[in-house]
Amino acid sequence: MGIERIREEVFCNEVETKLSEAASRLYQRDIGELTDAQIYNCVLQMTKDFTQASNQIKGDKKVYYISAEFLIGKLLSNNLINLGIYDKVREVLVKYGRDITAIEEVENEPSLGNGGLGRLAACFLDSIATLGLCGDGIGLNYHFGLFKQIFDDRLQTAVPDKWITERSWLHKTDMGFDVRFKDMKVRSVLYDIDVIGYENGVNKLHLFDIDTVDESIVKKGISFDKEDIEKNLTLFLYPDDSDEAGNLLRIYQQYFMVSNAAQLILKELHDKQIDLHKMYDHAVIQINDTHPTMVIPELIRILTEEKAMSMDEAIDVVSKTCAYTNHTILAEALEKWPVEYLEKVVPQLMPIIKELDKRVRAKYKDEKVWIIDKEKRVHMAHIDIHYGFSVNGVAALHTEILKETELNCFYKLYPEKFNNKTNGITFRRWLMSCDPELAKVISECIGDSWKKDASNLTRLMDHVDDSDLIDKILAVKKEKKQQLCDYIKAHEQVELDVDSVFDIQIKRMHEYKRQQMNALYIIHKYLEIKSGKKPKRPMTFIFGAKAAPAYVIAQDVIHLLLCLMEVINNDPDVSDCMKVIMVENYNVTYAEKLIPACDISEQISLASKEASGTGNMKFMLNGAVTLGTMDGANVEICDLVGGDNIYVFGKDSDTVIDLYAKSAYVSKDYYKKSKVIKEAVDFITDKKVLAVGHKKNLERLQNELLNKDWFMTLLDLEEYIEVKDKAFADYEDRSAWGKKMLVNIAQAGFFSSDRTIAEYNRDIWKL
Ligand code: 26V
Repeated sequence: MGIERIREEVFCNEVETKLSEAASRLYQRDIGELTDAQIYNCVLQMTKDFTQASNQIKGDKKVYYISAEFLIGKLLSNNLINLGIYDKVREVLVKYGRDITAIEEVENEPSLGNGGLGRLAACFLDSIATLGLCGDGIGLNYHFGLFKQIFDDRLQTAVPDKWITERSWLHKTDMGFDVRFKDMKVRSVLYDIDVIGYENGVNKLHLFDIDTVDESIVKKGISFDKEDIEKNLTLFLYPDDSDEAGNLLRIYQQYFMVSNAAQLILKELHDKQIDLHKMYDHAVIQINDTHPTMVIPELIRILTEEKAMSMDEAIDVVSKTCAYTNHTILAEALEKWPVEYLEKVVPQLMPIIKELDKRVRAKYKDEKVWIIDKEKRVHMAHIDIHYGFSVNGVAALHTEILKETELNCFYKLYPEKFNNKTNGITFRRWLMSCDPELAKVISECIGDSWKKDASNLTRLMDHVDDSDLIDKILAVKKEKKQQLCDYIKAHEQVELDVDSVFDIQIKRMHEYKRQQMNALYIIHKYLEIKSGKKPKRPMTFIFGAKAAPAYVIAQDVIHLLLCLMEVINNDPDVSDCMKVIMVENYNVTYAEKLIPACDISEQISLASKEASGTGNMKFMLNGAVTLGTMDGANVEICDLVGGDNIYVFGKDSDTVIDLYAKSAYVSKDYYKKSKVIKEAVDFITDKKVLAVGHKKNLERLQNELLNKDWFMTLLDLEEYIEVKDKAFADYEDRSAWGKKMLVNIAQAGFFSSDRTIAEYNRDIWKL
């Protein structure tokens, strides 16, 4: 027996011993006698023990990644992979006749995020630890997270997502801080989750909470008394902000997060006996969008009030410590808090914010760069840009738009602060864990080195004409499609055809992402089939999306999709040719099942509006071909794979920005000009749809498309239809399609978050 094999076996025995120990400690039973849930708890316990024994990453300088969201997904399999014991655990369980995938199902997915920004934060934590960098995440421990989506009467309803169970990855620490608001003081409690790097050390995700939160105040759906802060502070992520109380609650949450962050950071610096005048040599704070912006005035406040620093010094030190990432140019997402609201919640910050504003006004006459505007609103991003040392966008195009358009007046003041960091994804979760079958085929061809250095995936380019490899990749795709069919049948009671083309759009529901354009394509196909024009191969259109509860039109688009699902799947004339499915409660866990099974990846945002997208990268890595606009990171995907391996359509960002500037887009014109567009839009209120849907919602949506269409759906619809048809036609040449898949996989290495984090470290953090 070789030394490696012996070591493997010893390790296997150790895993088995540890598991048996956990089984007898927790349940006084043998592994074989336990339920799946009990085995899950044993594996959880064992993993925590292994993690305890691993090394905490240390460093002279540390990054603190503050974020309102950390969409971390289930942790069991990823932690096992990163500890290098996944296969061992699986083998041990097999010995007892158990299947690790059934055990993985037991875990609840932490509901700590909303979309791309939160998932990015999770990928970044994985990469920071994997690269051995010293860095922790700081956020909040929302008891009910975002919300759980339920479809009822073809409408979305929101209910609390009670994800925290008695045994979980959360570790309650004995650390806590006092956080003072205008009218009260709360005491925080800190929960930690270990962040395990891939074959490397361990960092932490710090989640703050308070003990007085009362889950029982949530009544119908997700409604609760918004004014009872001690009971509601960490109940939900992004509580409804359609009234003043909701806005104030968000400010309470943000300040609670950053005050804890500031105190934690200062405590760690104090423990290391760091002179706070040199704090920037030992700490860097990455501000993830504007939700944590108040950390800047809060730190300045503490340094001046409690650490005897002068205002000049404090501003200087903090400005050298904080860096800001912008994740969107959508106006409604750029936070502006009324002074009046801040006065009501955190009056102690207002003198500081006013001082920061005063200094800006003294230097710059252009009102556009002031912090407090004429309407007495505080522009949070402006604080970050003036009083941080770095401003980055999240894809090349996005950063260009920030520099040239959205933040141009700031770019002129501080060109040296602006930089681009194209987003990335962790390949541990988004390939090794969700598609081990594909990972194996890749490794058989080019070896394992891509797992540590994703750029090595380009070695696959030497094999793009290898028909055996292409056959293997096509076979894996079919296997993953079959797995998805089985899952969807069990969870949604819909039967899908594994040999149909799987066209998938999964992301938050938002008009700029244009799920409604995809719906219009589906209607168009439906009408074609009804008129006798059948496609060569059946098509399956899959959606997954949550809509913000207060976002009316987004709810209407969900309603339309659910109605189309009903009409089309039950129409015997068409249901053999096409199916539509919208999965319920789309989340990270669902994404891990959908993405490996995808043929065509829908990335169809209105050019200039999607800052980057990260789903686009996950699909590409798993061998889907992108159908997309020249937006966000799609532009970089296109550069990497070349025009033959992506389907591009639509007006470019310059054209779109120009249309907005001149208010020159009139959706009715497009409706009147094109028969195809007219038929599709009209069908939204066809009697077939009205028979299964609600007139009010369907008419409202149709009216929006005809009279407003702020995100220009009809502008790109005809070209979308044309290019999408071409993609479906090309799919029939299976080996040519397989080659496209392979090129996409081979070129995906650039989008590893390890690369992104290495760049953050090289240019911003300098750890
Ligand atoms: C803003 C707001 C403002 C008001 C209420 C709720 C709310 C929730 C989230 C946000 C920030 C949205 C920013 C965001 O998620 N951006 C996404 O970031 C991804 C990671 O960089 C990027 O890939 C997506 O393109 C971008 O939309």
